[in-house]
Amino acid sequence: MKDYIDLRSDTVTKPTPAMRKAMAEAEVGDDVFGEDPTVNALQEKGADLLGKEAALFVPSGTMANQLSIKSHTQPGDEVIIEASSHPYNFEGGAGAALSGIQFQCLRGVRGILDASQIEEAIRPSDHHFPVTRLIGLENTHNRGGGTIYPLEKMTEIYRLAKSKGILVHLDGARLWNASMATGIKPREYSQWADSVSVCLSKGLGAPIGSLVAGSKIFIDRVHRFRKMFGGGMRQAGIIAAAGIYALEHHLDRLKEDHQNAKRLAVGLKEFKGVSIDPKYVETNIIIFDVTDTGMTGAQVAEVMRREGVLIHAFGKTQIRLVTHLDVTNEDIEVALKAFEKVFYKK
Ligand code: TLP
Repeated sequence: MKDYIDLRSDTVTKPTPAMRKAMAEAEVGDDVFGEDPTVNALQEKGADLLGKEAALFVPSGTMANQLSIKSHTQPGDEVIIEASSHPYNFEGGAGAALSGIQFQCLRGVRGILDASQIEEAIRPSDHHFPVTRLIGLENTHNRGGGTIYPLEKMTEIYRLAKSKGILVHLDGARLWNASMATGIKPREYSQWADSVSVCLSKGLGAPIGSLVAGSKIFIDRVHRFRKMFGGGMRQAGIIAAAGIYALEHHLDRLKEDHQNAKRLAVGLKEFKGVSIDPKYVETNIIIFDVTDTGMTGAQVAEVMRREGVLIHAFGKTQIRLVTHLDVTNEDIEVALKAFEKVFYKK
């Protein structure tokens, strides 16, 4: 296959030779018996980074979110979530199918909700209404454009939730990016959530894997449901080793991805009809609109593909670019040159 510059997602990163070596040399055991030392080490490391009592290794971010929803709720409960969030839009309707919950969606500003907005949406305790059981937050917010949840907003939302007896789950698939961009530690964010899911296979190079973290009691429930959902893995140390390697070697470099994303955004702003404000590119995700170029996103993506650059078009006129481990500074310049074949300079 041709060597494309792949800006469709940070999920496309491949394990580096050093990561593969760590995987090949990993000590393993049967993790369903709790006997895989590498999985256990990753879980301890994750719990520590996230400041929680326990963590569990699971195959994907989707499973991490869905196990959290399942473990926190009863069928018929309501989960308040942002309208463009991942669990509501991109997890195949699993919240309804697997946990029997309904979402109440609120529209945020680039994915970010306010405590006052949530307060209004919480159901009164009356038998007509579903029980508002859980609030779902996403940091960084994917469809919001990689937006960082301000710590103060998370704090306010958590305090509100606690005052009403409601739980908070944080989809932290890219919490590492938020943390590297702000200097705020992952655990300083996750202290404002009862549970948190993080991914090792987005931007960090690990081939598979996410962690769910929370209290011991919560993780016991998650463990049971992981078995029920078929997510119990055996000699999973081979992939957990990639996760440990990623956390030890690939976190700091996320800053480069953020610089590359900014550079792309600033370059894109030079084109006529491209609607983008680089100040909103806070991490590694860039979302822009091409309505005023007269082209659809799919048409732009097709020309770019012929130029050797893969991008992700969604809706009719929106495009998402994501920078990651396998995209260099030079690749960004090549991608911007390719955009010159599609758009006119201002
Ligand atoms: N996001 C993927 C796609 O599913 C859209 C991507 O390319 O960005 N939470 C967030 C915030 C995510 O962005 C994703 C993946 C997930 C959860 C799910 O993770 P996986 O793909 O491991 O199930």
